[in-house]
Amino acid sequence: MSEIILHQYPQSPVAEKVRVGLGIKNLSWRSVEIPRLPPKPDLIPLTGGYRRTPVMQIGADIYCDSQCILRELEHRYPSPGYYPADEHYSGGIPWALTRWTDDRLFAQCIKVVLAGAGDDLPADFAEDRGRLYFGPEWQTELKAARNELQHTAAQLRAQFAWLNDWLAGNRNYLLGDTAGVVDACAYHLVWFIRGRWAGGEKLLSEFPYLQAWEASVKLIGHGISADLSATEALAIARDTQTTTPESADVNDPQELTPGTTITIAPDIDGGEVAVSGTVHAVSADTISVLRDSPQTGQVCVHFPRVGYRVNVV
Ligand SMILES: N[C@@H](CCC(=O)N[C@@H](CS)C(=O)NCC(=O)O)C(=O)O
Repeated sequence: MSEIILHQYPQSPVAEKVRVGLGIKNLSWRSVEIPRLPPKPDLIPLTGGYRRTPVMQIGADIYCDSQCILRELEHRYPSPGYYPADEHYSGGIPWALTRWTDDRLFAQCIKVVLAGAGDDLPADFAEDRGRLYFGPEWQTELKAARNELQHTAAQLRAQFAWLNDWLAGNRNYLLGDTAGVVDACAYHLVWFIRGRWAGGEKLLSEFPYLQAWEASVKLIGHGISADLSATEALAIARDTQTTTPESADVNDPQELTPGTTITIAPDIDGGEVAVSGTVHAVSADTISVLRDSPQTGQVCVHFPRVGYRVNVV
């Protein structure tokens, strides 16, 4: 099997979520450091336009979004699993919980970090992240976020208190005695708030169970990584072929079938480019398209369904 390649940069909280996910399974992986701001000339040929961080590559299969990445890691490396052994949970509850951490709570953390940085943000970074996370009216939104920083911090406090209370039992991790996908998803927000907001340390200081859990997740580490150049990653895509079989799904509400040309983009307007390609595999959770570029040859690019809009061209 081809190696796991993560296209990422150290400061990215969502990359930290996936690094912890790799650590939970103690996997070996290669790290390609990508720029924090566009253009990302060595990433875009792989994804077809998706510019967010991180992206996982395994040969000529490209996984966009941490949701899709963690799901694929669970599929390829099922042991140790990301879901607790308790059969009542299986995969459903963990994934549903990650929509709370990754959608609402992540958005509030971003708000606090960007608003809390005030004028310290470099102008190009503020403009890029402002448009990405606050939409077309980002300047007005960012100003409003600065004015209501204390309100948003109170929102965060209440939700971190939920995590603290949740951890007050005898369990080491959120859904049991071993760490799983929900731990990785909650941890990256704590990591982000502590590391990137001046008020983070204080906010977290009242939560002893949360802090003990944070220390345990930190100890898990990131698996075993070694650097790889972007040029080598592109060559790997060019020299391999997708291992994803073509598949249809008769229950797909959008009636997407292999061979149809579609575009895919996040369903929140962050000013991002929609990726176009030919449907290769369809399921309730994932949509996979084939696309070509001179730098990569044919690649199969995978996206989650939840949080993404697919349009038939
Ligand atoms: N839903 C995406 C969110 C990814 C995301 O917003 N990542 C941030 C970095 S933590 C990002 O892409 N920032 C802009 C960039 O890196 O260009 C996921 O779960 O992977």
